[in-house]
Amino acid sequence: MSKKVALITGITGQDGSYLAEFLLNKGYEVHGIKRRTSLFNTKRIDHLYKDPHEEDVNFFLHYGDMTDSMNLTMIIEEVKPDEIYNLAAQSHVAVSFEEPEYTANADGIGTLRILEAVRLLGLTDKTKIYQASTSELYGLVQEVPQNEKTPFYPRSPYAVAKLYAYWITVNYREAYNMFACNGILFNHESPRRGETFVTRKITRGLARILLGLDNKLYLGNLSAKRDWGHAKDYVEMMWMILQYEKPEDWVIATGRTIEIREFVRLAGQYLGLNIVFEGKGIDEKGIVESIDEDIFLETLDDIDIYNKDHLVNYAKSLIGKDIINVDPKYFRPTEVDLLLGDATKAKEKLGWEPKITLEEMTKEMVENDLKENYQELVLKKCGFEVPKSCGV
Ligand code: NDP
Ligand code: GDR
Repeated sequence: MSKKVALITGITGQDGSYLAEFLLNKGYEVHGIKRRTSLFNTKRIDHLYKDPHEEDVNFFLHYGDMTDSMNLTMIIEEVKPDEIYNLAAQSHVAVSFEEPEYTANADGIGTLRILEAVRLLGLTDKTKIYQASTSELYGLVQEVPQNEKTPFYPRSPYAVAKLYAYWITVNYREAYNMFACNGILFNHESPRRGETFVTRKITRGLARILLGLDNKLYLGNLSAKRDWGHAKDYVEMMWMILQYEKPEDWVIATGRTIEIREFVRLAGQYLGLNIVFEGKGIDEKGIVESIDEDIFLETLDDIDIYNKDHLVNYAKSLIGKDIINVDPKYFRPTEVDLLLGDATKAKEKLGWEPKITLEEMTKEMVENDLKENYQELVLKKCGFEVPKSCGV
């Protein structure tokens, strides 16, 4: 039997990288679209790359952009995929307020470009399409928990662009009988999450504070609630959605929601940091109340760090300090206060259950960030200059 061929837009992103791994393990030939950038942007997928001159290469990259119809059409014509996973997007909600037009173009019209290319190339009977829809569509709370029937009320240029993408996917399914599906995925995170999304910002920020690389972490709205799952679990669902007998739309979520400040406390716990919150609004602070030396040592053991005593002593010096502060610059003009998903349909019809708990995921993220940032500490100790990133 010939190999199935998948095309992933957004392959260099968090989900694209996990999905590529998943499909390669299933024996697919995987093609991905990456953008031209002035520096390498393939860190998350470098381990999958094989020199194209070798034998048995199943992983191919193409330059492309969601804003370029001709380019997308040419790639789809060349690859003739059995499945397209449309994951590419300007995916940062806060940034979408600063780049609304580009976000609409890439996230909204970009989806139309994929659907139109498949239609114009006469591939509607061959190519199945997965559209990366989002819980941000629910926006202003209408009902909780949110399921496939909950009305949408988008609250950002990002969510409005994704609303267009959602409906154009439904419309092409109904108008042209295409196998096109929306996965309405709630937030999902991992050690590969972009550093400016709140979970990763927190795990990375706390790790850097404990290593003495930073003094404080500035956050925005601490009261928002999110239903957080693990990206690895969620990409499996993307595939299952396209294997279902007919094209439908699906909510994927864990059914548990917590506040941002709860996530801070949870991440702190694995670092042995007991963080308490005091004050209100922009004066709210997260203060280190105490250090649990044993827990911190256990985490350090798991990641093989050698000057542990020094790090534990430094951690003790943080007791009483406010390491979390609020900076209103991270507030959004319109916020999504509460997301809590009801994935009953996916559980019943696809037999799906998330495997990785929030606690396991948080621990994995914290350990990863301690390890990654520890390298910076070692370089500094050896006298090397490490420039501070202006991206976070
Ligand atoms: P990331 O931001 O990690 O990845 C986005 C990907 O899209 C990157 O590969 C990026 O390339 C690429 N991209 C951005 N703009 C363009 C463009 N104009 N042309 C081509 N490629 C582009 O997002 P995630 O992996 O977290 O999310 C994947 C998809 O799922 C997105 O569409 C997102 O909106 C959606 N989603 C995500 C959820 C989540 O919680 N993670 C929840 C629900 C939906 P580069 O690496 O060069 O920046
Ligand atoms: P979100 O994720 O907007 O839900 O979109 P993000 O992690 O950016 O924000 C979650 C919540 O945390 C609050 N917050 C902060 N957010 C960021 N980024 N930085 C901060 O300093 C900060 N402080 C508080 C936010 O206000 C918000 O309420 C993600 C993206 O992956 C989308 O692409 C995807 O569609 C949705 O999840 C589901």
